[in-house]
Amino acid sequence: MTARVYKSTGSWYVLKDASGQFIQARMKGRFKIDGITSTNPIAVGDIVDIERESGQETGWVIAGIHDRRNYVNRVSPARRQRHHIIASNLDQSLLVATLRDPRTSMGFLDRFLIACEAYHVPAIIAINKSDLFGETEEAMFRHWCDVYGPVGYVVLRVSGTTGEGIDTLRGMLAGRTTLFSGHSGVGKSTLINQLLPGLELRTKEVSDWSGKGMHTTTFAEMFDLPDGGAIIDTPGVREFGLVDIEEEELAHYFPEMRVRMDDCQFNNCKHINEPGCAIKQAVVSGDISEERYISYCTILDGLNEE
Ligand SMILES: Nc1nc2c(ncn2[C@@H]2O[C@H](COP(=O)(O)OP(=O)(O)OP(=O)(O)O)[C@@H](O)[C@H]2O)c(=O)[nH]1
Ligand SMILES: [Mg+2]
Ligand SMILES: [Zn+2]
Repeated sequence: MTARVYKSTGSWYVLKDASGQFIQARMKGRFKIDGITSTNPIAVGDIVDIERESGQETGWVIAGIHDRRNYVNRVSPARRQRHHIIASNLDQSLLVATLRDPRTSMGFLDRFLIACEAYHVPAIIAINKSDLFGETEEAMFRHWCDVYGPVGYVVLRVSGTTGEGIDTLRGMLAGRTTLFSGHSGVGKSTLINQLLPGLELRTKEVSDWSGKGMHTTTFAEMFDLPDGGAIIDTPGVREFGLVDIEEEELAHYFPEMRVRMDDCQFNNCKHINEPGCAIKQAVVSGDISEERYISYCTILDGLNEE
């Protein structure tokens, strides 16, 4: 029998079986998956084969995992060279960002977008806590729309507190499996509670909110949407590791560079010092945002250390 993983704690799993029933399972004995070097062999979103625990009428074990259509990784904090799969078989990924309390940087957003491009998962940007916007945040919000809109990303303005933008967001999630990610404290769980009233996920009390360090959500978990599709809540991430990316590939993951790089004079152009570079020309003419280009240079510089 096959089932889909809804929650993984690392030692036991919540699955939904083919009849729509939720069941708990553990992993079969010394079960290892060929070729996968992740620290968590089974991730939320995986389709798995299950069987009865040997000699028992109750209790399920996971006996095999189906090929993943795609997945999203992060660097395992303890061992940087190992992958930690956050979730698999996704239709899209939503970055919940905030302009204050806490502030998400454009550099972080760019790394998230690159990871999505590399994993072939369409990305949406939702800027939460719009109820806290003052003049500075309003200007920053317009700037983010100006930078990311023309590249082709949707930038939503939402509030988990007032409900602003929730209907638009709900429309974008319908019928799809969407991963919610972002720093701790940006309001991922709060937004999911708005989208799925009655769920009551644990969120941080405003009074304990110190601005850093603490994670409220500790394990990724998937929730079905009433009209089809699902949302995956995840613990906050501090950074997105770009583990599998080669220097020569990086520009492909910037859509505005990808469409122009064929016009560079050299086909191995890294868009830094080469003559006849179409990318640098587009930065000068304002067709590529200077901030995105700086992100490209910074990330390119850091790739060797990933
Ligand atoms: N003012 C305001 N506060 C919000 C909004 N959304 C969430 N919050 C508050 O932000 C804090 C963090 O919200 P959570 O939903 O727990 O954040 P999270 O992203 O799930 O955090 P982790 O689970 O740690 O990754 C809570 O105190 C929320 O009440 C919003 O739109 N406006
Ligand atoms: Mg949370
Ligand atoms: Zn170039």
